[in-house]
Amino acid sequence: MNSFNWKTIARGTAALFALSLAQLSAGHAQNADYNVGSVQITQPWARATPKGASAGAAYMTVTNKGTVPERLSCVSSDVAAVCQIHEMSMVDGVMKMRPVEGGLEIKPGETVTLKPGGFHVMLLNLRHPLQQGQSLEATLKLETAGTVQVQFPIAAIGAPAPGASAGGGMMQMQGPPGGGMMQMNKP
Ligand SMILES: [Cu+2]
Repeated sequence: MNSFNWKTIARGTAALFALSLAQLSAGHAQNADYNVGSVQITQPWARATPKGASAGAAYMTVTNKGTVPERLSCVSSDVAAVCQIHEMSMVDGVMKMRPVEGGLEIKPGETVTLKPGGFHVMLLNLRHPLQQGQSLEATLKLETAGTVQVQFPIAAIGAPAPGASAGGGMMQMQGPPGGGMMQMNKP
C-alpha cells in the first residue's frame, strides 16, 4: 500500500511539474525585450490588483550597455493617472516607498532589476483593476536614449515573479526564466 501511494504522489508531482513549466514558458513568451539606444529592457511584468485597489506596480530588468549613465523615469501609463519610479527603504523598521528623485540611475554596464520589495514602477490612481492575463502599457523615459513604450504582461495578485502563481501556491518559480533555480514548497 505504501509503494502504491508513493507512485501516485510521484506521478502527481510530475504532472504538476510539467504544468508549471508549461505555464512558465507561456508566460515568458509574452514578456518581450525592448531596446532604446544602448539601453535594454527585459522581462517587463506587473502584478494583478484586487478590486478597488487604487495603486499597482510593474517590474522589469534594465541594462545600460552604453558609456554614459542613464536615468529611468515613467512618463505615463494607459491604466493609471500617475506613473512613477519608486524605491523601497526601511525607515524605523517600517518598509516605506517613495519616488526616486530625478529618475532611477543606471550606470554604464550596470543592470538594475525592478522587483517586488525593491525598485518598482508605481501606478497611482488606477483607472481599473489590473487583471491577470492582460497587459498594461507604460511610456518610459531614459534621459539620453529617449522614450519607449513597454507592454507589461500582468501576473497573479501577489506573484513573486513573472509566470509564477500567486504567493502561497504549491510551487514557486524563482530566478531567471529558462534556466533558473526551482524551489519546491511543501504543501
Ligand atoms: Cu511604490
